[in-house]
Amino acid sequence: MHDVLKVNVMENIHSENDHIAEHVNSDMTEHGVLTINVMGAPGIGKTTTLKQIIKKLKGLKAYVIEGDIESDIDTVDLRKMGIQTFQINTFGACHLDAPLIYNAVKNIHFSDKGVLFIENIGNLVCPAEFSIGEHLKMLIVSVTDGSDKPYKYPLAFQKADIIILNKIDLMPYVDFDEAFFMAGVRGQNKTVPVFKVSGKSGEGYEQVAEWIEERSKIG
Ligand SMILES: Nc1nc2c(ncn2[C@@H]2O[C@H](COP(=O)(O)OP(=O)(O)O)[C@@H](O)[C@H]2O)c(=O)[nH]1
Ligand SMILES: [Mg+2]
Repeated sequence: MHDVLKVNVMENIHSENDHIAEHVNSDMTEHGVLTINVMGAPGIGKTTTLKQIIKKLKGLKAYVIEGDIESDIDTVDLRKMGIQTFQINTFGACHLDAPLIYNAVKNIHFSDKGVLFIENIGNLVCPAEFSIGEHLKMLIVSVTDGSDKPYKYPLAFQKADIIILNKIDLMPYVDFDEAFFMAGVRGQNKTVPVFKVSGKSGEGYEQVAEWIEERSKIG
């Protein structure tokens, strides 16, 4: 009979990932670049939100890393606005991890202090499980998702440092129970700020930009 060595693969993967994430985090702090991991389901308005926030950031340089399974559609779009944007394709993986970001930021010249937004793969589950070296996690949800998401996907809500509730222009057309949603959010996270916005009209993003500017005083 052979001895069987039990290895907790997930634990090993996470500790290796977290170790590299710490390097990314301290490098970005040294550059004076606040790094934000932007998470949310596909089509929720992640790219739209980045465009709206970046337009409203006063005197802060913005950098973007776009994470997608395939394509560079969002990167092309953001570059057209003059935003320094870099593409990562995972070709199947459902989240970005710290080694991917480590390799990406090594190749970016951060000429000025500012903010690096990393748009994670559209998914409400896996991205919440992996640190990528960010200073802050931004979770974007929308009134079109239904109000039960904090109850069904608790980890993303627990870990969020800021929650953006998007597409409020569509509120009259969907049955979004805001009180139920907020009770679910507070059940997971007592203190996280929740900003209501519309990516379509731009409403609400000034307060988000101000919040980020306040948090960007690092390094
Ligand atoms: N009505 C409305 N549409 C929005 C809003 N925000 C984003 N969209 C639309 O939703 C779709 C997906 O947005 P996108 O930013 O690409 O989502 P992502 O996949 O999370 O990056 C696009 O057609 C956007 O124009 C919003 O606040 N209101
Ligand atoms: Mg996008």
